[in-house]
Amino acid sequence: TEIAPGAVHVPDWLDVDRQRRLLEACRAWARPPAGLRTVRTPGGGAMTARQVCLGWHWYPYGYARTVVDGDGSPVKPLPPWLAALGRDAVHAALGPEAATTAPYDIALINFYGADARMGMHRDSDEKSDAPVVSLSLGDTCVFRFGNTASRARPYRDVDLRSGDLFVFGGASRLAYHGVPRVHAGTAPPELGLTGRLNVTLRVSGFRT
Ligand code: MD5
Ligand code: FE
Repeated sequence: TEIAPGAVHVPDWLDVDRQRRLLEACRAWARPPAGLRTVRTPGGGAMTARQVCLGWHWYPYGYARTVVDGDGSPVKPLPPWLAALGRDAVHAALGPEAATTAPYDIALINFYGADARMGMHRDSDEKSDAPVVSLSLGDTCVFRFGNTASRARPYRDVDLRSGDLFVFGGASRLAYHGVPRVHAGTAPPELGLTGRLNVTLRVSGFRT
């Protein structure tokens, strides 16, 4: 379903078996060193979703190769199978032409408890304009897809469920977006996850 130009929602893209395997990988990445951390914003606040990064470490608002705002460890590598999943996701959502970008080299994984939120923001710290790939696991959330001009209306609210794919390319790459709420207890029971997890795959456009 195209939500806006370049913004495509593919419900149920990952079957439960693939969801389970992705979840297991996320659990391993969340462990120290360079594991799950609370992201502190420059204004002194803390994000309610906790995060772990692969490939490049995101710190508000930039990228580094080490956990500059945490234990100082080198960021974990992004495995080739995950980069391939990013390319396959773009292919599925936007077609073969869109899937010819530079390799996906950043994963930002956000863990949302029942009370976690993500305020309206834009993702503009990457140098590449390649589409952002979003994979959801666990509890259903309300995803708010806005406009490129401001955090305010108009926006559209879309439920993202476990296994859903969302790809943000073209004119939607720099749209404001956020997660105003998570519906606790809605995860598929066979997954064994309390809360919500979102994997975003990005192309940095940085020199290595
Ligand atoms: C999430 N994560 O559900 C979302 C999914 C983040 C973040 O927002 O920055 O980690 S990715 C949503 C996204 C990415 C790039 C562009 C747009 C949405 N968009 O144009 O709406 O944890
Ligand atoms: Fe974002």
